[in-house]
Formats: sequence, C-alpha cells, structure tokens
Amino acid sequence: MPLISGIHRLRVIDSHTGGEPTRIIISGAPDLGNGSVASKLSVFRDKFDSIRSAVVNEPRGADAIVGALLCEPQDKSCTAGVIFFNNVGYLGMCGHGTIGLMVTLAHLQKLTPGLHEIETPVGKVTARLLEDGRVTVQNVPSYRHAAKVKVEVPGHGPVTGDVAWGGNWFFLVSDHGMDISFSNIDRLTEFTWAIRKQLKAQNITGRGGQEIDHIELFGPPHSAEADSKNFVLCPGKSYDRSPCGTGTSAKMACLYADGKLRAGEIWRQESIVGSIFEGSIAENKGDLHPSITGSAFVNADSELILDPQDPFCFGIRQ
Ligand code: PYC
Repeated sequence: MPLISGIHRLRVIDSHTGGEPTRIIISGAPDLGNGSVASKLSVFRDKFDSIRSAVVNEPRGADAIVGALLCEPQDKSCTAGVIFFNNVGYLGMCGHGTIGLMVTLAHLQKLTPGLHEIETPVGKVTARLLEDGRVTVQNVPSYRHAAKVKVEVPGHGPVTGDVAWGGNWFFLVSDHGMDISFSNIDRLTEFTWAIRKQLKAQNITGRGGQEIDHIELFGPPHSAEADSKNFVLCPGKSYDRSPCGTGTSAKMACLYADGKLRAGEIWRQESIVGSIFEGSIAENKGDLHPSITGSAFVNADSELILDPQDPFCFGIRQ
C-alpha cells in the first residue's frame, strides 16, 4: 500500500539546543493508535519509517537533525508524548530534544512556565520551563552498567571506558589522548566510530545485550564556567553539537559511582561547539535521577511537502 496517495503536508517546528537541531512534527503525522508512546513507536517504526526518513534525511534534512513526533500521551497526567528519531533510527530519550520540545510547546502557547510531565518510549520524564526560558529536564533513572571496560581498537590500541545508561547507551572514555576541539572533529569522528564498531564486534553491550550506539569522549573544559568538555558520537555517525542530555546523565551516574560527584552538586558539561548544560543528580531509593538544564531557540516553523512523484520524497537513505 503506498504511504501517501497525493501531496502530503507535515507541519514542523525547528529549534536548536546548544547548537543541536530538533525538528518536531506538529501535525500531519499518521495515526499510531491509542496505546502508550512505546507502542506508538513500534507502529511508527514498523509502518511509517519512511516518514522518519523524509523528515530528517537529505534533501530536506541533514545528518545532525534529531526528529521528534509530538503525540498524544496515554498517561493523561502528561502534557505531551514524544518519539525521538534520527538519520538511522530511533532514540529512547533525548535531553536536548526534550528541551527543544518544551520551548516549541511554549512557542505554540501550549504550555506556560512550570512543571510538566512528558511520556517517552523509555518512561516518563519531567521538564520544567523556567521563567527565564531555560528548561530543566529530570531524566529517566541513569546508572553505570560496567566500569573500566577494555576494548581493542585497531590502529589505536586498547581503549578503556565505562558503559552507562542515561536514556540511551553510552561508552564513556576519558583516557584517550585526543584533543577535544572543534577543529579536530574529523579525527574524533573516526576514532569514536572505530570504538563503536569494535564494541559491536567484541559483543560489548548494555544491559540485556542492548547495543551501545553513543560514544562519548571527555577532556578538559575550554570555558572557565565548565567542568569538562565532550565529544559525542551519535548512532548515525553525526556528532552532538549540544553537550548531550542523555550523555551528561550517563556521565553524572559514573561520576557519582566513583564518588566524584555528590547528590545536588552541579556538573557543567561543555559541548564540542562550546554550549553548556548544567546538571546534577539526586538519589532516591537507590535510583539515580539526573537533571539537565539548558536553553533552546525556535528557528523555523514550516511545512514539509511530500510529493509521491518526487524520487527522493522519503529522503536519501543509507
Ligand atoms: O541530548 O540526549 C541528548 C541527545 C541524544 C542524541 C543527541 N542528543
């Protein structure tokens, strides 16, 4: 069955959070049924994956864009439901994207400053729109799954890192000898991509065999206001321009486990482009709850046109 029978329009709002773009589908998306956001994601992935590709891939999109589908939450205590996706697939949670979502909903006058709950495929997160326009996201519980895991990377030698969950799976490396600078993006991408491939080849995974699809390198901050600077490789080989909300959550879980960050203490994570997220961690009944604060700006409100005559209507796919 063809996905669209004639010209189809999707309204999208673009924003960026610390330089990392988020494109949110506001209307025109297919009906995904009445289930939870996790079940809506299954329907979207199984039946409408071409819409994901149409929104984020070239010629309309670009590798760095994280897409989001605004949807009805099953849990009526939530202000919204959201499914995040990228150039190659779907994300469990997305910190910068949730900050972008909150600012987008405020732009649409659908929410006012205060506390809101958002249903995601990996659980409920809480986000507070602050009076100054910044957003604090209380992420899903985060944890370190494995410490000091050694992976042999051809051309680089052994690399040691931690495996941690922050809403996505991360391999976090501090001891790497690389220069964490914007001018070094190509080498950082090549190095982290090589690590990712070896994690897969050597069957190093997250809990329950889940693939580790984000690699995070840390180095000294360039900004006097930050504690650390990072480079985050995303699943589709793009890098995160923001400090990465889920990656910063994973990092704080590791710092906490090592006794290097106390509950309530502020951690300022600088991104590869110089933007900063402020984070902290709280412990409740043995679970670690990270919070991330950052700002986003709406930069486009537009309509995507899907024309079935267009040979690249559903994007250029890998
Ligand atoms: O902010 O969590 C995040 C994120 C994940 C991938 C890109 N950004």
